[in-house]
Amino acid sequence: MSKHNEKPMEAGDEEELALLRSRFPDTGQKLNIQHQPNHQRIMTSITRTTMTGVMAVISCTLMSAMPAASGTPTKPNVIFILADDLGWAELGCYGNTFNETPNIDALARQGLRFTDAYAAAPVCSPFRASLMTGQWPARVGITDYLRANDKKHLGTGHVTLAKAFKEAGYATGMVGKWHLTGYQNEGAEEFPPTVHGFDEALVSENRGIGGGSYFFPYHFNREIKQRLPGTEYLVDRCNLEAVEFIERHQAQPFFLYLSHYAVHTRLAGKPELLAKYENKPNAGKGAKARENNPHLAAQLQSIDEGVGMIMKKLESLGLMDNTILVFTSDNGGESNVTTNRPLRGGKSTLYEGGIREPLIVKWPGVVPADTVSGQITSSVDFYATLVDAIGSKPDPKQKMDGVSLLPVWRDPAKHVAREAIYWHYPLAVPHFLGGKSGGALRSGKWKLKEDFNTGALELFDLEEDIGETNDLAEKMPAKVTEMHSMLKAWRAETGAVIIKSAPAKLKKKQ
Ligand SMILES: [Ca+2]
Repeated sequence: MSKHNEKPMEAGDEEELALLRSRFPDTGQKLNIQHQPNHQRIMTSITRTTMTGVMAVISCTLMSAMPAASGTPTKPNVIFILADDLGWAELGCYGNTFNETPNIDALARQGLRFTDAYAAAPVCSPFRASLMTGQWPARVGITDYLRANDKKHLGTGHVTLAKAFKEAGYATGMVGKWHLTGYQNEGAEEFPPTVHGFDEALVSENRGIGGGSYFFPYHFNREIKQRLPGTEYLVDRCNLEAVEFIERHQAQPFFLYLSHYAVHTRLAGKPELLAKYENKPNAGKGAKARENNPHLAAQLQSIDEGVGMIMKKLESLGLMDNTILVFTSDNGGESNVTTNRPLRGGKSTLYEGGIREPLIVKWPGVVPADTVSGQITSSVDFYATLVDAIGSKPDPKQKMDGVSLLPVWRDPAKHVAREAIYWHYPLAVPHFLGGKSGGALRSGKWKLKEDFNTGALELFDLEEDIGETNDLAEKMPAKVTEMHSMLKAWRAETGAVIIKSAPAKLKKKQ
């Protein structure tokens, strides 16, 4: 029996490809990634200079991006691709066998994949605050997702990551979800990406985001005009804007933050992709399937296609070898529409399913291809690492909680030593997905998790027990005391305040 429900991606969606080809003529070209020979994989800045000089002969585009007199290479472009609510176990390169992510998997083959990367929070806004500031959400003062009318917002006193790139001479742009402010349309003062160092903010929201809005018109921004033919799909639109940003800024170093709204609930895949996944063996039923969710798979494929479009665009413009690509997510998958198995829990919880994230970095010639790192890293590290990667230093005014992982990027066999990474997630009301007011830290293989309401402390050995099924707190009281002291000291240093929750009664959407 051979029902061809599992068509190869390239052959599957002729309409989609035809549309993309009409908008991006170069997408018809074969993606032709050259693997770097071993001796070129770990390159000093001197050898990079030489390489770039050679490449400039090949590419007029790249030559135009070279400083005329010095012959030194331009600073690398940085493209940071963020999925929303995408769990650790959803990608093919992280072991998923239902979803199809060939382009993201290719990123992993051509770059470095982290197994122990974490979001600094189990929900949206605090992750985004950590990314933009390099600081723990507790220090920034954003520890829960911001409501549409929230008075709280990312303070303009920060030298954000975008500002750091601007100071280094980069064109800066973001596409998609910001979620670090309340909205004027909802009665709050509004602090959009453009006041935080982004030259351009495209398809960003100016109203509350929750509830999903994936087909035009978009309820989170009713002023956005449709650009794609047919029923415009939000993920495709974000991909389009990202590729066009790259085209516009090909002649100068750029920082592009592509922040997808997907795969946040309510899940809604494009009909043609949805049909493909609904017909796969073992497909879950509907948008609330807790396993093999066809809507989630369809949305993820749209994100993955965007990664492919970006790689092809970089290749055709001759920019691939001088561009850093990062792919990650802001918190774990929602347990009511997917499973984060083998991890426990999901979004809103401080179990691994809520905070451990996929993270892939590709940088030809610098980050060795097809490598994996067990380095423990939190989203607070992106700022220090990326600024280091472009040869800058963080502004002394911007305190860095994160550390640069550039040594690990260059040599994944290395480890950057750190005492621990921390979480502070105080909730006045439990999260509607089940998250409780609490804190946690991970130090080496050990993780301690504290429930602020009950005072309960759980201890897990993540090397032996990634699923957090075996609480060792009673067996190892000394370890518990040691780690709890570290957590308390960290709270005192960051000004983190414990909040106990009132009984759950409010049901607010994120
Ligand atoms: Ca999120």
